[in-house]
Amino acid sequence: MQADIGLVGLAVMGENLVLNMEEKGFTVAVYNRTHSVVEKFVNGRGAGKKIIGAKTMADFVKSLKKPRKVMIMVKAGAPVDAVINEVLPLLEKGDLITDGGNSLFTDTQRRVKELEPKGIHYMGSGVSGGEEGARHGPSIMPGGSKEAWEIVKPIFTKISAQVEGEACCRYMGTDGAGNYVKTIHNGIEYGDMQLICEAYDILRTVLGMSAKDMQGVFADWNKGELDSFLIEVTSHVLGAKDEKTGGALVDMVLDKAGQKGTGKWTLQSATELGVVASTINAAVEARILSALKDQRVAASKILHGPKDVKFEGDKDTLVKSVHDALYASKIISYAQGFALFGRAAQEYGWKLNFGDIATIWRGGCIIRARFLNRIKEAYDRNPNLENLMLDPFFTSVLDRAQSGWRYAVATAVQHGVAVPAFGASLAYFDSYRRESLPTNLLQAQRDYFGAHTYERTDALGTFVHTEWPHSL
Ligand code: NBP
Repeated sequence: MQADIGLVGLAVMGENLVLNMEEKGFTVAVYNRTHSVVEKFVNGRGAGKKIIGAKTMADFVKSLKKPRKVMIMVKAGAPVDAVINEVLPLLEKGDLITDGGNSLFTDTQRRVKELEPKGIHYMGSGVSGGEEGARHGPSIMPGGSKEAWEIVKPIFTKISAQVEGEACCRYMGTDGAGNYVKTIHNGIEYGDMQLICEAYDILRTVLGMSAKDMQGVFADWNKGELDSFLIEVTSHVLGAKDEKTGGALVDMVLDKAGQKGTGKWTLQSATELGVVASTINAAVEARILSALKDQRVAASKILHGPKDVKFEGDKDTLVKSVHDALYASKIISYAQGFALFGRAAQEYGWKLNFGDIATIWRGGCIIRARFLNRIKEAYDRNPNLENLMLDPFFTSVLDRAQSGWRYAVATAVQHGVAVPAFGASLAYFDSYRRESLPTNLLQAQRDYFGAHTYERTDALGTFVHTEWPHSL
C-alpha cells in the first residue's frame, strides 16, 4: 500500500486531518516525533483504515507515492524547521512539503527560498476550524507556487468544507500568502470574539440580564444578519449549566485570557504596513488587560466608576442597539482586515483575491458567517474596492445601524462598561468618513517645535515653515 499523502505531527489537528483525508478516499502515511503517538493512533481511532503508521522518517517517505506530498502539522516555529531538516534529505526533486500550522508568513517565505532551488515545492497552507473543522472539513488557505498548488489541489479541495457546492479552499498566492491570510483570519477572529463579549457585557451589566436571558438573545440574533458560528457558540455557552452550582457555567469561568502569536502578528503587520487594525488591536489589548486579574481585583477597591447610574431607557431598544453596534463594528473590523490584505498584496507582490478569501471563510473556519457572502458580493461588484465600507450594501448597513451603534456605546460609557472594540470601530468610522480631521493642528504643532513644515490647504504640494508666535 502506497500513500497519497503523508502527515507529520499527530496532535489534535494532525490526527483529525488524517481521518478526514482517509474518509474522503485517500491513503495517508503518518509519522510523529514520539512514536508511541503513532502506535496509539493506528491502533485506536485510525484502526482498520487506509492509514500507514511509520516508525522512522525513512519508512514514512518510502511509503509515499511520487511526487511525494508531505504535510507538516506540528507546533509553529523551530519544530517545523526540525521536521523539514529531517525529511529533506529523503526527498527528491518534484516532491512537495506543505506546512499546515499557524506559521509566521516570513518563515514560510524563508523556507520557500531555501527549498525551491533544491527542486522541492514548499507551501504554507493555513488550516482553520479547530478539531471539528480538521475532522469534517476545514477552511484551507494554501500559499506557494502555482505548480505546487496543482499538486495538492485535488486533496485539499476534497477535504475542505463545502459551501453551496464550493470548496472552502482556494489558492491564495505565492510563498507566505496562505499563512498571511490565516494570520489575519485569526486576528479577525480575535476581533469578532471581543465584539461579542462587549455586547454580552452591556446586556449583563447595564440591563442585568441573566445568562439564560442572553442565550435567547444570541440564539435570536443567529437567525438574522449576525448568523455565524461564533454567535451560535455564544448562545450554546450561555445556555450551559454548571453541574456543581446549578447556575450558568459561563458565570463560573475565570475572566482571564492569554494571547498567542497570530493576534500579535496581525498587529505587527498592520503597524509595519501603516494600516489601521484598531478593532483587532482593541481585542488583543482587552485580553492583555484581562490577564492582569490580580491588579484589577486590587484596583476595583480603589478606582470607582460612575456613581448612581441606573438604566432608565427601554430595554428592547438597547438590545436592538447592541445588535446594531455588533454588526456595524464587525463590518469595520473586516474592512480593516481587507484593507490590510490590500497593502500586504502590494508590499509582497501577492495577487490576493478578496472575493476568494471571503468565499473560503464561509465554511469550516471559526469566523464562518452568512455575512461573508456580502463581502464576496462586494468584491464581485468591485474588485478594486478601496474600503469595504464604501460598497453600497455596507454603506447602507452602516447608515442604518449607526444611531443604535452610538446609543449602545454611549450607554456603555455612561455606565462604566468598557467597550474598546465597539468604540475603536466607531472611531474608525467617524475618522474615515470625515473630510476634515484635527490633524491640521497636529501639523502646526510639529512645525512650531520642529520646523517640520506643513502643507497649506490652498496650495497643495507646497510645504512651508512658519515662525509661529512664541507668546501672544
Ligand atoms: P501542537 O501545536 O500542540 O503541536 C504538537 C505536535 O508538534 C506534536 O505532534 C509534537 O510531537 C510536534 N512537535 C513539537 Br511540539 N516539537 C517538535 C519537534 N521539534 N520536532 C517534531 N515534532 C515536534 O499541535 P496542534 O494543536 O495539532 O496544532 C498543529 C498546528 O496547527 C500548529 O501550528 C497550530 O498553531 C495550528 N492550528 C491549531 C489549531 C487548534 O485548534 N489546535 C487550529 C488551527 C491551527 P510530539 O508528539 O513528539 O511532542
